[in-house]
Amino acid sequence: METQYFQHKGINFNSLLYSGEHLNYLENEFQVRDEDVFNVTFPKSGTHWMVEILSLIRNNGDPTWCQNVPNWERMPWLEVNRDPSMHVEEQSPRYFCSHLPIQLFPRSFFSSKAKVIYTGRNPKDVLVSLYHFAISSFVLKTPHSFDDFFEDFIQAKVPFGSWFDHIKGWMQMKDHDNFLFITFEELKKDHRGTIKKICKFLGKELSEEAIDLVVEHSSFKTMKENKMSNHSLAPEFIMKKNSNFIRKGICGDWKTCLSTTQQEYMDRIYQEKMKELDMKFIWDEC
Ligand code: PPS
Repeated sequence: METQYFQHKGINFNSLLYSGEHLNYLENEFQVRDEDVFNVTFPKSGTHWMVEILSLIRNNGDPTWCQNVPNWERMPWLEVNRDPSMHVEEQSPRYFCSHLPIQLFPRSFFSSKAKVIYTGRNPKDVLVSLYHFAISSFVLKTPHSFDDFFEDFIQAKVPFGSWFDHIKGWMQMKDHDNFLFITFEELKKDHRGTIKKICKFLGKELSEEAIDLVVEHSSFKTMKENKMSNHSLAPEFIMKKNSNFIRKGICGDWKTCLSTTQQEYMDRIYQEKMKELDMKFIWDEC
């Protein structure tokens, strides 16, 4: 099966899962509710880790929902093609995942009190993780080589476009009360503390015991073993057999995957593209 992309407003999308019609509907007609919570990321930045954390927080640490319902049903993808009435009938609070860049996000969000949690990750690790995902799924075109894929990533030819534009776009929201910026690196460094920060943002008060359960059931090991979280139940037109969705879950995998030339090239592009954003990120230090 050959993966095909189409372009929507200059950005590549997989033809199997998305359509211009649905993307237009979301942008212009979809009605965001004040109680909605959106888990927004550029691909491979920790979306499913956040799904697990939010699922557990929502249930005060009780893992039953995570152990019995696949993650894509617990927190549906906003932009994946489906009958729009499904979301209209859903009860509040609704939780959604989204990789959409800010300019394609539902317009109704910007006049609502709905919350966005945006998780960022070192783009070099995103690139490496996305390369492995491209090999093991039908969501991306199969790369000819790592070097080709590296170029596609830099030139924004991968689905959802440019990592740089994505984060720069969403950082326009950084001072809004209904926006929380988290990083994959922060979650790795202080899993528990970051979970508490998310609870505070959501206005959820959890006991220390409940927080312990959230930490335990959103750990890499537990998620890797949980069929409802590790994508082993994903349809075969999406994931190839025996693929490794919860792969390494580390920071700095890029150090062994990118050549010195690629590292230097990426650093140059990063400096150039991010200079207009007056922000320092956790990955700038490592
Ligand atoms: S997707 O397909 O874009 O939605 O992928 P996404 O969920 O954003 O990112 C997948 C990467 O997140 C890692 N992951 C974790 N790391 C640490 N701890 C936990 N609990 C965890 N859950 C998921 C996953 O392994 C992917 O990263 P890589 O670097 O490929 O291992």
